[in-house]
Amino acid sequence: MPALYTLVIGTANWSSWSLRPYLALSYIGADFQTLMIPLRVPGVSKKTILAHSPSGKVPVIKISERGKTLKVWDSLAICETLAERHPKAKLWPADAATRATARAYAAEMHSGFPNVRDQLDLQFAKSLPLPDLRDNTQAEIARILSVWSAALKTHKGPFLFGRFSIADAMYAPVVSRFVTYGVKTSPAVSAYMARVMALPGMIAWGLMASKEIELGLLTR
Ligand SMILES: N[C@@H](CCC(=O)N[C@@H](CS)C(=O)NCC(=O)O)C(=O)O
Repeated sequence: MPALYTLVIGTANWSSWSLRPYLALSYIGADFQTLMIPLRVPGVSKKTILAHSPSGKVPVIKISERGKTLKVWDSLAICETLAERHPKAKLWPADAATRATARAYAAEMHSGFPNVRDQLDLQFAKSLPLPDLRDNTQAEIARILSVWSAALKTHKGPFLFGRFSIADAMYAPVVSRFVTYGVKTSPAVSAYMARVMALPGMIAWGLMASKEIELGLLTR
């Protein structure tokens, strides 16, 4: 019998968008398999992704049940679908006002921070020097650190809104970037980042990323 969920992802070292639903799936403890498509292979990656994903981008999840397969693409749409299908996992906070704020956090990440993405690209299993940051990148980093601090202060951890939520999944690649490039953070934020990095899903992702390095699959 095929797994209920097949998550199609990109190269683990680089695919920040793929990491988000992977973490949500791992947190739920759902039965899932991953299919990794190597990114940045000219003439091959796009064609292969298009064979699985109508948007031509990863991640996409295939949900196979009752003889049918539903495809859902886009990290946030996948996380929302998982939250709906697995209410017991409480991927969003139970309180309506807290849930609204957590959604705002997730959406702000999903649609923003282009300079952080550009200057601190995801290199999951690597440690790299911090580049000279542009003013707009510094401003985005300050915004991220300030919203993390505010949520941790209000909800008292261990995650942004108390227990793990989609907001943490959406920000997890930023946590990895800050670790890779050694971005300076407060003790409270550093402790939060350590908790995110210790999630079983992050550990498993790190193993995939290290394997890619070992196999010489990375071009940068
Ligand atoms: N908004 C999308 C972004 C997805 C995205 O940009 N994925 C990248 C990999 S991280 C991709 O598929 N790149 C391959 C391409 O554009 O050809 C999401 O949240 O899933």
